[in-house]
Amino acid sequence: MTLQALPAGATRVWQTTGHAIDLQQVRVMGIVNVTPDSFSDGGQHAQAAAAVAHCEALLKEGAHILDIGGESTRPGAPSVSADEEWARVAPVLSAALSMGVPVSIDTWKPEVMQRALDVGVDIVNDVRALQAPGALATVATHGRCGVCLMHMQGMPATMQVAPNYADVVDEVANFLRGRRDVVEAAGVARDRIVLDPGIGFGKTVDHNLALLQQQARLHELDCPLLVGWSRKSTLGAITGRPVSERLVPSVAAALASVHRGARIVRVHDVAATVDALAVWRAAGLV
Ligand code: 8Y7
Repeated sequence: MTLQALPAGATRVWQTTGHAIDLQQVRVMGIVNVTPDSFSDGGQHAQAAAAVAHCEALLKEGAHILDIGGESTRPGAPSVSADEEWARVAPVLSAALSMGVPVSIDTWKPEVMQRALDVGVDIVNDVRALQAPGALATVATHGRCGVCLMHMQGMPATMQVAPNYADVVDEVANFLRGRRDVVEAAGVARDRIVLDPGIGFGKTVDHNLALLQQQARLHELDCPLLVGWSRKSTLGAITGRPVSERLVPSVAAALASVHRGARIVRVHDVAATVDALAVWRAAGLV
C-alpha cells in the first residue's frame, strides 16, 4: 500500500478572531451575497433583511462559516466604493456575528476590512490575497483574524479574456507560496492563513480542471486549502447545465476537492453539501 501525504491542514486548527476552527472536520462556508444583483428587491433595508434571513437559513442547513460580500466579482459588474460596500454589509455582519459561528468578510478593500475587523469579524476572505495597498497592514496589525489568500490572474473585469499559463498548477502554487511568505513575514502567524487556488479567476475550463486533478500538489504549501467550485461556469461547460441547474455538479466538485485534500468548501447550496459530506464521512472517505 502506498502512503498518501496527509492533506495540508488535516490535523490543523484555523485560528480566527473569535473561533479556533478545527479542520479535522471538513468545514462548509456558506455564501451570502449582499449585492443588488443577488436579491430581487432593490431597497437597501430589504436587501439587508433578506441577507440576514439567508444567513439564518444557511446555518439551519449546517453551514460552519458565513462568508458575507458586498461587491460582485462577476466580469462586467459595476465597481462599488468602500462606503457603499460597507453600507451593504455592515448590518448583515452585525447580525451574523450574533449567530455564534465564524463570520468572514469577502472584500479586497482595506477600508472595508478594517471596519469589519472593528466590529469583530473572524476572517478576511480576499480574492486579491492582500495585494491592495494597505490590506496586508490591516490584517497584520489586527493580530488575530484568520485570512484566506486566493489566486487570481488579472482583474475581475478582464480576467477571462485570455487566461494564460505555462503550468497552471505550478504558477498558482508559486503565487500562493509567495503570498503566504509575505503575509507571514508581516506578522500573520501561519495558523491564521488558508490558501485557495481561485477556481474561475483568470482560468479556462482546462486550467480549472488541472487544478482539481492535481490539487494534491498544493499540499506542499503546508496550509489548509479552501476551494470554491459552487455553480461556476466550468461545471456548466462539463455538464451543459445553466447556473440554476448546477446543484449536483457543484456537490460533486466539492466532494472531489475534499477528496484531493480541501478542508473548507465555499458553497451556495449548504444543505446538499453537508448531506453529501456526511455520507462521504460515513463511508470513511474523509
Ligand atoms: C471565490 C471567492 C468568489 C472562491 C474564495 C463565485 C469571493 C465568485 N469565488 N472567495 N469569492 N474562493 N476564497 O462564484 O473560489 O462565488 S466570488
